[in-house]
Amino acid sequence: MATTVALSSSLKHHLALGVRIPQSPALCRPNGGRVSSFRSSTLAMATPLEVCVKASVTTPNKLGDCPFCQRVLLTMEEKHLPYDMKLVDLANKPDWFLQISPEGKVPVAKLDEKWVPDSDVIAQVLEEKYPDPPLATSPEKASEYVCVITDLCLDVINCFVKSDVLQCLLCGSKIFSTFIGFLKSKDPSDGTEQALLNELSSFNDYIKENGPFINGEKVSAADLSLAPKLHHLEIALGHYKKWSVPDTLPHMKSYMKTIFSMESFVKTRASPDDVIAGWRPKVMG
Ligand SMILES: N[C@@H](CCC(=O)N[C@@H](CS)C(=O)NCC(=O)O)C(=O)O
Repeated sequence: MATTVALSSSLKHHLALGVRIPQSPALCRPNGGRVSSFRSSTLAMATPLEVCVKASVTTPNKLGDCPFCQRVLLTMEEKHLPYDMKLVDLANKPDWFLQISPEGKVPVAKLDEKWVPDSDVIAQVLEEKYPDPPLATSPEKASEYVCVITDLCLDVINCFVKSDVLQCLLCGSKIFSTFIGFLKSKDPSDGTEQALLNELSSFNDYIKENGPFINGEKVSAADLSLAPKLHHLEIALGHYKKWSVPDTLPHMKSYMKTIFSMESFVKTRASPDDVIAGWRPKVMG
């Protein structure tokens, strides 16, 4: 598995050395947009971190269905960092947001007075700036499994709502991309369901041996990246395909149950209506 090895070492490098933060856009003080306040119970810092996230398309003043945004919020929650969410209507992006995020993407977080895009970068910076509690996945685990599910894959898939890329180019496993393939499929015999089942089965076996979380006993950044996508998988396939993870994958199911019931997850998850609405254009083609 040359690709996996290469990717794992790249991830180890990523985890060990941190990331090169892209040139931040010009500092900008947004004066528009709705601001919704979420504060974690333990205040580890005085000033809440500002973070731009996708707004709900179904309910005013609510968080929307972007899994990358949820990943960032989960990271802040697990690190007990207070934050202020700026809800951005992605269908009608305000000027202040486009100044902060020229690509027009969420999440974007203000860290050290700079607006930083990309959930992967934000999570890494948060890990460096606020190392306690640590969320980094151990290199051993990274080399075993993390390569198949983290943002190294997701970066390639990029925004799954818009992108047509269904194949992760970086590694062999494809939970997220096979989910999208099955979701979009119109032909029940095209093998997309089986492809997804194969990926879920690998994860099931991994968690059986290493769980309850990817890193073992404690939740880590890899779980916080994967969980929002599994939430989408559960809701979208349940709604559009009347499909659910089979009982033959009990460790997969218990992993989802465990992570979906975490306080931080419940607090930051997208509503089923938003997830369903978000996937509709993909499903309808
Ligand atoms: N790789 C980025 C992906 C971010 C992304 O694609 N976000 C989507 C929402 S899920 C977005 O902002 N899309 C812009 C749009 O829909 O106009 C990350 O991890 O933050």
